[in-house]
Amino acid sequence: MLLPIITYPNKLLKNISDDVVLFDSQLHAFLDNMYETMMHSNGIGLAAIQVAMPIRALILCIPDEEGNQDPNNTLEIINPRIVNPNGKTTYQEGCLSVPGFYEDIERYETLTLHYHDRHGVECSLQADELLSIAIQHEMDHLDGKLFIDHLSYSRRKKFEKEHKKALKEKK
Ligand code: QAP
Ligand code: CO
Repeated sequence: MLLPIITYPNKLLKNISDDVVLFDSQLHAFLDNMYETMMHSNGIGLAAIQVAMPIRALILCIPDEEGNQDPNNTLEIINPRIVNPNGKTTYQEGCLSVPGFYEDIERYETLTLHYHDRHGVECSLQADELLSIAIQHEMDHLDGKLFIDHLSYSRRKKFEKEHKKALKEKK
């Protein structure tokens, strides 16, 4: 089932999401719907709050060098915690909740992630490159933060201007 993606400036995106406590069939169905919604919108990552569900769950499907997304590479990440973030890297980020806008954002280069899978099993992974960036982008959503919240004052002004213009053109 496709879920509607909420977009900036919807205030729900500022919600701090709650830990998942029940790893039941309802959660599994919701994660399946998130996956369908992300793929339908050509996304590589989606946090639950982007479909108006304030729980600490996110999914990622990082493309390979050719840009292909293998469904078997999908990560379902619940109640995540970053340990040992290292280095700095910059990437031109976008977001399904801020369609059509992209900006360079600085993130940690590498990190270790502790999280739970859909069954509540404790997992951990080492991330670098795009996976590391995507994890940090999606985890920001769990704390009510968007990538545009990282912009300098002048870049943020540029965004607000472009956003207003895009709204007018949609009418
Ligand atoms: C987050 O972003 C991310 O504006 C996932 O028109 C971004 O899937 C992780 C998208 C950068 C790592 C690096 C955005 C699709 C998708 C748009 C996305 C759009 C259509 C964004
Ligand atoms: Co996003």
